[in-house]
Amino acid sequence: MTLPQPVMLYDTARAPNPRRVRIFLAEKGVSLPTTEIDIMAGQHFDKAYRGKVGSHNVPALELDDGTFLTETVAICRYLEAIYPDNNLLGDGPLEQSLVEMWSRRIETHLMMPIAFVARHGIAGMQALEREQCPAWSEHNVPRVAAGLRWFEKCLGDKSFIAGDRFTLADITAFCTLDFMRLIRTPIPEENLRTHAWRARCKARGTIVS
Ligand SMILES: N[C@@H](CCC(=O)N[C@@H](CS)C(=O)NCC(=O)O)C(=O)O
Repeated sequence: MTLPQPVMLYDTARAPNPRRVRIFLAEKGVSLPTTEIDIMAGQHFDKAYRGKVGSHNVPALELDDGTFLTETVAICRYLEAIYPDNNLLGDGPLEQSLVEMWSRRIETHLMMPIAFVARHGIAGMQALEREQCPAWSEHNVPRVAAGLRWFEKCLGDKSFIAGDRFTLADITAFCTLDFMRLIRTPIPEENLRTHAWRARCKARGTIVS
């Protein structure tokens, strides 16, 4: 069976979820035609984008049968099926579940609190979060700190967050931690495992911006 092929990736520079797909593709050694959507200018709210994609979020992947996929993990799952070399979503049911578990935990324990601090606390982010709630931003500051401690502990003696090899869960974590630049929060110096893990990821040469 021939699967519908990707024809266009709708992308946004500097945003963490589209970056997850860019790194996933770099790991696969695949380059796709790309359309840049300027979310700070509200292009994703345009009827033209929402109408065809069915969502106002980026990234989105257009297939040659007219299907549009959104949701980063759903897009990566399809890309993994089309480009199976260098498996990133797990080999077999147990590893697949572990990769998904860690990726989702990182989204909930770290990516969401970081996003809340940024979207409700930075004036410029009103372009995305029209009704900002500064108290919600402040409420999430200690959650980010707790998330960083949690990640350091979870790494333990593992080379990568889901086990002994690099997977989508590491991509999720890397993009999430880099996203902290927006809220001017560095990874604490004492989080030695996180720093060593980050260096291992960077050494792969696929961590595109
Ligand atoms: N759950 C979605 C989230 C996608 C998402 O939130 N993308 C951000 C960029 S990182 C976006 O589209 N922001 C526009 C907005 O919030 O208005 C995914 O995993 O792809």
